[in-house]
Amino acid sequence: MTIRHVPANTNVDAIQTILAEDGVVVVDNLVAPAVMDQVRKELAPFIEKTPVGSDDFTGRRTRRTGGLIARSVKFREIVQHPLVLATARGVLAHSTTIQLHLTQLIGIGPGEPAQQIHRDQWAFDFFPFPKDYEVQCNTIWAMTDFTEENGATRVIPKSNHFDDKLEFGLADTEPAEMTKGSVLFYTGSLYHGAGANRSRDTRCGINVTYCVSWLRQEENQYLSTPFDVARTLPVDLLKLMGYARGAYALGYVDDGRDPLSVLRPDIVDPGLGDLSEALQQLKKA
Ligand SMILES: O=C(O)CCC(=O)C(=O)O
Ligand SMILES: [Fe+2]
Repeated sequence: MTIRHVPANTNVDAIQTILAEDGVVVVDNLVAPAVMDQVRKELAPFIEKTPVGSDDFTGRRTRRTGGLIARSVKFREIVQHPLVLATARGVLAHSTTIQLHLTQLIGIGPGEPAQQIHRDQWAFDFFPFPKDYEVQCNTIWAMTDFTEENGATRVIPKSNHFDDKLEFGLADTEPAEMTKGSVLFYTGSLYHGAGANRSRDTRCGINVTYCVSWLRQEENQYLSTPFDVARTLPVDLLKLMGYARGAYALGYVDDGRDPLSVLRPDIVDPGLGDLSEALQQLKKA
């Protein structure tokens, strides 16, 4: 079994079909390498100050820098990339609304051993979601080339259909090698983990994940982006971040006020957090 790669002009339906079958797909060269360089440049002061992980799972030679919406203007294009949003919406179509789950630049330093193979949806306290019921659609953007040597993410294609709580060794996995500007899509149920970095340079990728809006976000978007920055962001991005009711009423404020109109009192009728409106506008553009 090998990881399927598709070109950047592949349509959403085809990507979704592969994700349903394999739980993983790489879209090659979705953005120019210069876009990744720009994001990395904007984040450099924050990366420098980020401590390494405190346990084996987060990686003792790995820096995980979050709060990317507040910290990088260019990243705001990445988190809202039309192909990614449309794919996430499609994979999670059984949920009334979806939301951003986390934004994290993962810099794996030389000498870091491989991460334990896991499912990202285990973050939800290991809740046993039904087989083939996805609650997350995830991406890792390559900010450097991803090679087997430098710690490309290791995945097990089709493991989205496996039983839960299984243990795997590296021999069961394969590396998602890809060029800078490419993006790895994988579902919340796919078994995967960061590879060992046996090179002399840091392997850099941005993990951006989306989930159904009835689950708690892993990265607290309300507190990661200061309110004075949030107030300047486009409404669609705010809704994606969670300034919207999930499903019918989740996340309302005091007497039933919508979180978006609390942040932005000028918005009187914010509607639900569904992205379909934003996606339709993108299609028209
Ligand atoms: O950085 C990677 O390649 C994957 C990291 C990962 O899977 C995680 O931290 O959950
Ligand atoms: Fe993971």
